[in-house]
Amino acid sequence: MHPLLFLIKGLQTKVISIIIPTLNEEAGIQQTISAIPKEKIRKLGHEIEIIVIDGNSTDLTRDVAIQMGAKVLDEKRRGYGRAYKTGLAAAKGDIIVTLDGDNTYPAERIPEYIQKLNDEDIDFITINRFSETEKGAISYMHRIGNKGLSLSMCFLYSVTVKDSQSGMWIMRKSFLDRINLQSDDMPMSEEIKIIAFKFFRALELDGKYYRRIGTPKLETIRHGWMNLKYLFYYRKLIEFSIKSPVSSIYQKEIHYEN
Ligand SMILES: Nc1nc2c(ncn2[C@@H]2O[C@H](COP(=O)(O)OP(=O)(O)O)[C@@H](O)[C@H]2O)c(=O)[nH]1
Ligand SMILES: [Mg+2]
Repeated sequence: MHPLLFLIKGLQTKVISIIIPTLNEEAGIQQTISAIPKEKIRKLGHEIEIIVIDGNSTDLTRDVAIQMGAKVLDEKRRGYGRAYKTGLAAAKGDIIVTLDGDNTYPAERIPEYIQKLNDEDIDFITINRFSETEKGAISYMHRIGNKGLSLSMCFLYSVTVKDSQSGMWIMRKSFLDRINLQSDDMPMSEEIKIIAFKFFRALELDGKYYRRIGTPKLETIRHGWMNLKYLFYYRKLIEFSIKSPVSSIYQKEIHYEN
């Protein structure tokens, strides 16, 4: 690309979409949205859209989210991955950030993560919650389960991350446009990391894990087992993970048209 065109492209306002899946998060959604440092993101030259993908909550999640200025989309079909597929398809942003609706992720650090994505031309960043955990934020069972899943991911795919189940990602729309996400449930979190770290420019950065507000939707044993089985099963699906022009999953280098 011509250097001048590159400069003009860099100066254009980029939209940041912040996507939050919710299922009965009335207690946490307000704090989740107010923790997003909107002014700082705007000062970086970005517009912001906040999209809440609600899974038919029976509490006031939707009303609170609307009051907080978010756009609320309904996805009545169950599943964390299903909610993300709908939310990501609706996002207008060039850069997409994901958060849970329970105020557990360090939303205050979004500007620095966006800067890193831009400065180092990264496609996908995932945030390691274990680098700093608030007291009571994570149980021993979860910590051990997550470690086991992260080790399995390393063993099966040679992808090394410290927190394979983190749901805070900062990524480019151009990355999402090139991939096929297949899981409709919790395993989508490990799936997106496998694709990003195997085939794209990806980083895991330190974050923080705050104590959850509201009731967890993740059931330790059921979802732990589901996530482990999916890691094995996904070996058959990985060949469908990337859309053309990448013809072979074994092609490590992704070529970008500029
Ligand atoms: N729309 C939608 N959101 C969901 C569903 N299951 C979980 N969530 C949301 O996804 C986020 C992650 O779930 P959470 O219980 O916090 O899992 P954990 O952070 O892994 O313990 C939360 O904001 C949930 O409300 C679902 O079936 N549909
Ligand atoms: Mg959570």
